[in-house]
Amino acid sequence: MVVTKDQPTTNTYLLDWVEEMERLCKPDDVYWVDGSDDENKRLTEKSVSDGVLIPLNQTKRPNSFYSRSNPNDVARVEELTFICTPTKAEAGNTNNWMSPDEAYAKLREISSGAMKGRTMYVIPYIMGTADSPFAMIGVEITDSLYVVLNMRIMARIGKLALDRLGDSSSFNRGMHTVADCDPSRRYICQFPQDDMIWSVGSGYGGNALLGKKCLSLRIASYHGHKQGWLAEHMMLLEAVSPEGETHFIAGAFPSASGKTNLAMLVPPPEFAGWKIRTIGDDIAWMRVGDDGRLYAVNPEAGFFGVAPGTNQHTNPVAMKMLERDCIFTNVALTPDMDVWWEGMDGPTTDLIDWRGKPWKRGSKEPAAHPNSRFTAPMDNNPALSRYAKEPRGVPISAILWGGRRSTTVPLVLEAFNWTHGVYLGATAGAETTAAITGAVGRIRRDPMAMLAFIGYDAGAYFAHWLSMFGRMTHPPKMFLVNWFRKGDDGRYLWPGYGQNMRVLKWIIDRSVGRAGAEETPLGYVPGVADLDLRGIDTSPDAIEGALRIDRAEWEKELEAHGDWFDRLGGTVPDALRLQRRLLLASLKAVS
Ligand code: GTP
Ligand code: SPV
Ligand code: MN
Repeated sequence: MVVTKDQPTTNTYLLDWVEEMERLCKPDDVYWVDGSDDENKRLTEKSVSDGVLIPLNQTKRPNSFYSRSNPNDVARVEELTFICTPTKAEAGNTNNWMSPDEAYAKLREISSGAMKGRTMYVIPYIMGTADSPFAMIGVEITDSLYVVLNMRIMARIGKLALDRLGDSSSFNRGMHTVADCDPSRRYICQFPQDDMIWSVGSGYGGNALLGKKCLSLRIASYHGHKQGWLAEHMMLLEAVSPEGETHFIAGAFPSASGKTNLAMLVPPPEFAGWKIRTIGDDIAWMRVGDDGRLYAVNPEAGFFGVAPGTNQHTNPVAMKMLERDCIFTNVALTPDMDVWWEGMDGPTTDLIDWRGKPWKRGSKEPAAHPNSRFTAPMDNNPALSRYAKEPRGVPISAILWGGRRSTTVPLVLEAFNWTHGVYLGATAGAETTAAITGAVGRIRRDPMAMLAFIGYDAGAYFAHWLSMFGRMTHPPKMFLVNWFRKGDDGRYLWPGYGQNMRVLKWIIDRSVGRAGAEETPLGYVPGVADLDLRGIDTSPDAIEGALRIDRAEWEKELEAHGDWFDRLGGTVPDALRLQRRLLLASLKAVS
């Protein structure tokens, strides 16, 4: 047993905690990740010899690797995710709660001796750029080399984080062990008051890459509430018009509902001269700037995106980005060691599926897991915005709330004002996807796409959103959007993807007071003449069906919002409850 203890820091808060975890987990050795290229090469080689990563065809996909997770560990597990605050009320009605004492006891018990025979990796990291005043520092301890290599793509890791931390005690402690990957001993716990995350029993995605959902959303939203800013599950894009006018748009869509695709949109030919560039695809931290506008940064350094459905037509930018330097998890393999997934272009032959079994075309089971993912460095994105690393972020013109809704929700609906906009976000519903374990396709309320990520009480979160209005002189406009409405034949009414540019243009024009709209009792909608539909290959009936507001459907929807507020309890702000009654009364008055 070789014990490597060349500690690269003198920070006693950090050293003490690492030592405590080492005593608890009993690894064979401890390795401090420095983030260098040299180290990456060594750790990648080790991961290949350990069988953690499989090299892909290096001619077709240089420096790219493949990984299969345990089949019982393929998505975030919301039922096993806990907010551990002294009182249950602090966690609110949308979170699972455990008392810190109980949680720490359970986690210690599961972690005890869990790293015997393994290496304990210590990953210092920064969420945000190293020069950003808003950056947050975390340290993740993990026994997973897969986590180290993914964190390297998703965050800024190693020496630069320790340099920025210095001797400060102010960093997030993230303890992670895959342990025996047993679903009955799997817990993802956040301790906001202790700035602590402890995750056991899973090696996948948001359960294990602790800088992502655990720190940058659950813990960060708790800090944001205390400090007057917002941590949101949002993509961020830059839109430049042919005239050179630039707008930044933020969009909250639930998991696997279109953020990555929207952030990488390629406009249709009729929109020649328009450029959409990516700032972020999953997380936005938003603060009011000195000029009274809302500024957003993307704290991540890479994209952990859904693979299925990605192809040259839907997302050519991602296809280019995935040509090298990526890790693919739970996709399928071709005979020449390239990757494949459902919805990818090109012929499928005999594949090896995500479980490692032979797969033939026509098989009932998908070859790639529906939540299979790529991990890609941000700098590989050919459409990366030059503002993606702006330390103070970019000023937002519009906020979109989206989600998968087969019925009811029109293609786009503009809020009358801030309160109404917050209402539309707070009541947004969505059909569930494979990004979380459990039934797929069920409607659930997913406020601001943050249901699983609000680190405190949801009613207090809504009140916080309402209060942000008072801090701004130029608040962004808010819009509800839905690319997923279906016709009676079960097919999507709106073509989506690049065609969403038509909706974005209307949104941009509305945000500067240029485009026309029709007022309805529920908000402003574009008339068919207000949308730029030149050259669209979709029938007028389908477009009309996508835009339509059905009074009967909306009466039911608003009733469901009432049930939702009742479920959340007494902390839901009055302004939102009254907004609901006003919308319902207005709707009934004109029926
Ligand atoms: P997370 O990474 O889980 O947070 O997901 P995301 O919100 O970034 O979703 P993503 O863009 O990866 O899209 C998820 C799935 O929705 C993919 O299979 C896409 O092909 C599909 N999708 C994205 N945009 C559209 C659209 O405009 N229309 C339709 N019909 N499908 C879409
Ligand atoms: C999501 O589920 O919203 C994701 C993937 O972005 S994960 O990192 O697993 O949270
Ligand atoms: Mn996400």
